Amino acid sequence: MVVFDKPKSLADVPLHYCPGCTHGIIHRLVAETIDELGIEGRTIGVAPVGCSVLAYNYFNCDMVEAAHGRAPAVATGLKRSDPEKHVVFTYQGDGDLASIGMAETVHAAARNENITIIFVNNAIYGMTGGQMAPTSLPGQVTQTSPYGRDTNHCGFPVKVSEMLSQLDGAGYIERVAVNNVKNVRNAKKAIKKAFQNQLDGKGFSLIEVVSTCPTNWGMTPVDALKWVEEKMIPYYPLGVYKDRDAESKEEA
Ligand SMILES: Cc1ncc(C[n+]2csc(CCOP(=O)(O)OP(=O)(O)O)c2C)c(N)n1
Ligand code: SF4
Ligand SMILES: [Mg+2]
Repeated sequence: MVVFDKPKSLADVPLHYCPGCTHGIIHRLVAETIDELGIEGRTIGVAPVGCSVLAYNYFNCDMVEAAHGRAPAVATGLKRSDPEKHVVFTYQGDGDLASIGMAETVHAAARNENITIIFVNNAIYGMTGGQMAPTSLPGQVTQTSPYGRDTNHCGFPVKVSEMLSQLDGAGYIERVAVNNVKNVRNAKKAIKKAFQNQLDGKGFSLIEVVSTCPTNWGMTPVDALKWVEEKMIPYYPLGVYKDRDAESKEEA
């Protein structure tokens, strides 16, 4: 009999996320992956500053808390301290990874660090009350763009997956979403592949997960999922942006 249970790599504690927030789904996919690959004893996660700051309480593996945006630098040190043994992932929001931590992200990718980054793009600074993020959409209303993001004044959103895929060092970059069952299944596949790549020594992997923030978007959980489908995904198309392994097989 198949029993739907919590993955062993997810602590049996209530998560603090708001109703309808998809951080919880993404946690589950990471935890299932750690269970399925049997790597809980050698995995170290790096928690960000953002709504997922308490990720260190939720994953049943070793966890380190990084200063805001610095997770890829911390992950680099952890990985290099024992590359054969440690499996290292970071879990970061768009404010953390694409704003204050942009330099760490770009250089970790350029160096082809053999780490796995889970990048949760909810187009807003959730934890601090809904300020505009580098990934907030043109026209998006936030606490700091009450009339909508004006690209003349605030510039354009950063498309992280497209940008990083231009770097020779980046090994595997995919954008996924968790707004429906099909997308959740694809997201799981991508996350598992990103961890497997690290086990196989294939270098830098980043999975961008388009996520929700119903609280700061000012929407019900159901409307937030619709907004992902109708607004976020058209601006941030899902798919594989870089897969060095597949490219080299095609060339051969
Ligand atoms: C050095 C520093 N600058 C700014 C902050 C304030 N701060 C905390 S979380 C955050 C952004 C969180 O947004 P995101 O990374 O997108 O995560 P989310 O909460 O949306 O999941 C900011 C700016 C901080 N804690 N430390
Ligand atoms: S504020 Fe937004 S990102 Fe943070 S837990 Fe609530 S819904 Fe999720
Ligand atoms: Mg965010």
